Amino acid sequence: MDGARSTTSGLEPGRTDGVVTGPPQEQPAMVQLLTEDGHLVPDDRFGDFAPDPATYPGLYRDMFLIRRFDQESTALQRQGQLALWVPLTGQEAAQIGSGWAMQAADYAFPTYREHGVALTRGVDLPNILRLFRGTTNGGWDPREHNFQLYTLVLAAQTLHAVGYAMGIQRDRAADPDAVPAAAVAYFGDGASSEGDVHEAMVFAASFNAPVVFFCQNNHWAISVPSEVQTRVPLAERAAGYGFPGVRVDGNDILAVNAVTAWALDHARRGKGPVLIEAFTYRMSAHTTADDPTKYRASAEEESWVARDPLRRLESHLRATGTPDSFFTDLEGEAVEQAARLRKAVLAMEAPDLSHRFGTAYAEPHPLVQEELRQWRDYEAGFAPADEGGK
Ligand SMILES: Cc1ncc(C[n+]2csc(CCOP(=O)(O)OP(=O)(O)O)c2C)c(N)n1
Repeated sequence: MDGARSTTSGLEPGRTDGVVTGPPQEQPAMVQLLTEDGHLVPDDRFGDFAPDPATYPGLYRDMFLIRRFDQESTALQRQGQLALWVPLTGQEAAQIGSGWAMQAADYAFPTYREHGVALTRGVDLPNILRLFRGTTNGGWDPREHNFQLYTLVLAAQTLHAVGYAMGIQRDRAADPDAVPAAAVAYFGDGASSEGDVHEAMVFAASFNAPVVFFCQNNHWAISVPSEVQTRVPLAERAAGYGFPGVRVDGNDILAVNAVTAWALDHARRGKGPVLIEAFTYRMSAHTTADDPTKYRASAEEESWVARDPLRRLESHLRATGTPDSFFTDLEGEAVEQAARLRKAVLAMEAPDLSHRFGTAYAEPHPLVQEELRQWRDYEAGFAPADEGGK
């Protein structure tokens, strides 16, 4: 295998002409507790927050089930049952590890890719697909799970998280017996370039708000590589705002869990915000509407296969005596989960797209009315000829 694909643009894959100049970034050390081949490594700073080994099978189970959910959802989209799907494969450790660190009173503000976090917050997985089938704008009650609805407007949720965290602060000032809690704002390396993130961090710092900024640096914002978004490692930006920033190996679930637990503890104790950069990789497409072979090299993708978050915890579990039956039972559970998911999606009502036109503006708008007319004509084209179809 030659390891590199040609691109339609003729540019070197992963580069936008003229944007990246100068020497490559110097990469800071990442927090790691589990090596790529599954060995534990000690860490003085975050070791005290490391998860109990008794939880490792549960952490692995959630990563395994959410990857299978991702695969099944991709298949459902390909079969025309979902309008779009946003894969998370490769980011299971970042999401399950951080989700497990949260307590019931904490509140997560996701993007559109946080299916793993949704699982840890108790969202019934088929409900996530309601949004992607177009049957609803939500899918769950955020207050029931302390898990906000998916936000597709990049970075908007970072401001919501800070506002919520400031609310926690005020509630606790009014009632010292209130349960300590923090907000977690999820966002990507691409979203880190949005002004909203800057405003969110300024406010969080100024008010010492109990919020953890959890950036999944999955290396790509659709076709834009992360080195174009930033000339310094993202975690180092926190210093400019005056709060701690930590880069963690985002494919090491033990390290992600420990660093997030530490950051949440820091925030809940009133010590202010933390930025976590989970250094990970989007192993699949940006969405089912994207083709990553157009902009990135296959050698790069292959280099991340060796760092697969599931594989390294599996190696550790097998090496420490976890029986084969654990893995075969999990396989059975995943098959059952897939069947349940498929059944639930096929039973969901068909989306009423005309509703979309009626909710764009509070009052009817001539442009939207014209688009509605065009859409109805288009739909009529599919009707049988004896019912007026063309
Ligand atoms: C405000 C805004 N601008 C642009 C977009 C279009 N858009 C959707 S996803 C995306 C890339 C986001 O990349 P990143 O933040 O790294 O997250 P990832 O999708 O890789 O998880 C863009 C530009 C959008 N949804 N919202």
